[in-house]
Formats: sequence, structure tokens, C-alpha cells
Amino acid sequence: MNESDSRSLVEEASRVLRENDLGGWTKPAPGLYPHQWNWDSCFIAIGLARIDPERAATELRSLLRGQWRNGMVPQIVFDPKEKGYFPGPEVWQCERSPDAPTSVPTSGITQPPVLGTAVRAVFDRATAAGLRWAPEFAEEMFDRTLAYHRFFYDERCPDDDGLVVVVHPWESGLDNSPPYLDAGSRVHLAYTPKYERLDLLHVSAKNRPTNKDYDLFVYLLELMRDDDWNQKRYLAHAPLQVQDVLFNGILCRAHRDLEAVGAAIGRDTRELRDWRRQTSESINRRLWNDEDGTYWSWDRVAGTALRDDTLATFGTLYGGIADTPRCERLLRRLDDPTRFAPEDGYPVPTTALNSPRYNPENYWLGPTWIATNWLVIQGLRQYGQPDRAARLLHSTVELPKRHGFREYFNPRSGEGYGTDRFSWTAALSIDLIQSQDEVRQAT
Ligand code: 9WN
Repeated sequence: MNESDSRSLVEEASRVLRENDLGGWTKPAPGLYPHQWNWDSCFIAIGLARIDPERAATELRSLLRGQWRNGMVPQIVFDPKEKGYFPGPEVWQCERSPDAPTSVPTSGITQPPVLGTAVRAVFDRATAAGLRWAPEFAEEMFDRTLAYHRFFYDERCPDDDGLVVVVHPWESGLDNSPPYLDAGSRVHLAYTPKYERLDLLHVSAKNRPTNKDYDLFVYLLELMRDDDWNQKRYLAHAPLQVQDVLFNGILCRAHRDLEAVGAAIGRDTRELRDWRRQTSESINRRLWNDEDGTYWSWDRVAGTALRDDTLATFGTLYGGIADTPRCERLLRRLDDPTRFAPEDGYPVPTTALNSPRYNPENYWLGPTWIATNWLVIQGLRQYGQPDRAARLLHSTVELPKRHGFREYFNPRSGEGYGTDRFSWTAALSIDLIQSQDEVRQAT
């Protein structure tokens, strides 16, 4: 992409973010997603940090309006005026928990913890720009994010080994990804929940999770709600518990980024380092399969590995978890045209091309997403693979350039699906383009 293409893509991406800006926070998309989502806002802040650090800081502060007393940062912070999304606050009923905030309605689960990484991105950009509020922002965010990380170790590590469990597919961020369909197929639904989907008013059913998937999503929501969102009580019988390699990898990366922020403002970061080491060690010990040459998430209820080939394994590059021999085996997987490198296409498919569940048009069953590519690119850079990172970056930003700021894309043709004017596609395109300029200037 030449300089003028890059410039106009950044301009258009900035326009998308302005359109979806609701004052202090950004909705992921018009129509389909009218509230504030956790990891979306973090990705949005990472992009905004490049063009408007002040607004990026506001994005994270507004997300933390929803933080629970137990430290959890929820998946969704609702806009009480908006009625167009299912399930809304009246379904979650989080007021049943004494830990839920009273000032704003939220959902009762979390999402991949990108927050620490977003805090670092905003802090670093604000510092580089000489903005006076940077240290104050870091002080405030350090404590809140530390409390979020502590939530995982206090409430979500049932084996006490630093492996965090995800209890709802929506928490994983990759809702209908094959490991969740597998673990979900073993959940016995004692009844069929009654509800009305609203997502299909905006997006074709062939691009979205099935009704059966939604039955599981809503059933699990209602089951956890019956325990008044009490984590310990629910975990004692939760029928879906996944020790997810991507989620835990993201947490390790966030620990490291928060450690950097803490160090810059003279805070004690030992706890973060210990958590990071423990989680990373457990991922290597419990989730690596040497025969298959990959990491698999673990179904803690069934006591079995979830051997569905998805991009989740590359979360160990992003999280700095794999050692050199394991990294090499993962790179071979990434370069394999039968798995993650579609010839003349647009890697990285979220589900491997040769997986029996692969579907290039459906949500997390195959399409390429900008956020997951962003994670892989960071991982490649970290493992000394600048050329691979640059190639992947190039094909990634071609997607919005050719097909618009769509939610996800066909890994072979590039065709866009889901909603249009999707905020994280825009925000991370800005980050990718500008980060590549930095790499170029440095060499
Ligand atoms: C449920 C907002 C969110 C993303 C998720 C993505 C999708 C929601 C939905 O949209 O999930 O959280 O209604 O389908 O899977 O990763 O955060 O963009």
C-alpha cells in the first residue's frame, strides 16, 4: 500500500471511529452493537492512542465505569437508553449481585483482558507526546487494572495453578469458535430458554451463530444468573469451563504491559510478574501437545483437550509464552497452506482451513478478523519475525481498503461480512499502518 492509500485509509478509519463515538465511549458498530464492549473498547483505545491520546484515555475510563467490586471488568457496559440488543440489562439482572456497580447496568461476565495492554499503549503515546496527564492516568489505571487481574486469580483459577477458566462462550470473545461448540455440545440444557434474537435484524443468519448456539449462550447466562452472579458458587457446578489458551495468553501479555506501566511510575509489580510466570508455566505444562505440535485449550468439565485447530494457539506468541522450538512449530502451522495460510488469500483464518468445522462465511468458524490478526502480528514481532509480521500486516490492511470496515472477512476472497463501519477494524487498521511506518523509520 502506498503512502497516499495509507493516509486515506487512516482518514476513513478515523471517520468510522467518530461516527461510532457516543461522547465518552465508542460503540462497536451502528445497529448491531449499540453498547460498550470490553475488549472492543481496549482495541479502540489502542487505535485512538495514535490519533487522539486524550480521547483514548477517556475510552478506558468510561469502560471502567462498569468495573465490579470484585475487580471484574464486564463484557458489556450498557447504554440504558438503547433497547436494540439482546440480551439487554433486564435479562442479565446483575443487580442481584452486591458486587455489580449501581451507577450503570452491565452484563455479568467478562471478556479477554486486553485492558492492561491498552493502558500501556495510551500511557506510552501520551508520554511520548509530552502530555502532562500521563502519569496521573497511569496511577489511576494501574490500580484498577491490577484489581481486574486479581479477580482472575481470586475467582477464576479453580486449580490454583494460574490457568484462568472461561465460563461462557461470550467471555472468550470468539463466541462460536469450535472449542466452545465442542465443550458446549457436552452441556445438558435442562430446558430450552425462551428469547428473541435481535442480531438477525442486522446480519444474515448464515454469517452468525446458529439458534442452537444461542440456546446454549442464553441457557448458561440464566444458570449463572440463578447463582446471583456469585463466581464461587457458580464455578462449583458450572457446566462449561474452558482453560482457554488465547484468553490466558492475552492475560500474560497484559500482565507484562501493566508491569511496564507500573515500573514507569515506581509501583511494586512483583505480583504481576509472579502471576505471569505462573500462568505462562501452566500453559506450557498443561496445554502443549508435543505430538500435535500445538497448544490446545482444555475442557475442565470433561477433563479433555479441545483439539480444534483455531488461531487460539498463536496467543502463546502474543503472550510471550512459547519457547523457541515451540515457536518454530507454531510458525510452521501458521505457514501451512492447508491450515492457516490460504494461497493467494487473506490469513489468518480464525479456524483452520482443514478443520471439519471450517466455514469461511460464518463468524468465528473461519473468517479473518482484524483483531485476531493484530494479536498474531504483535506475536510475530516479539519473536523476531519482522518479515512475516510485515507480510501479514500488508494483507490485513488490504482487507478494509478493498472491502470496507467490515466485521470479518472471507480468508480466500476477502469478501466482508457481518456489520459494516466496525470500530475495531478501523482502530486497529490505524494502529497497524502507523506501527509499520515506525518500523520502517527505525530500519
Ligand atoms: C457478544 C462486539 C462483540 C465482540 C465479540 C464478538 C461479538 C457479541 C455478539 O461482538 O459478540 O459479546 O452479540 O455476537 O464475538 O468478540 O466483542 O463487537
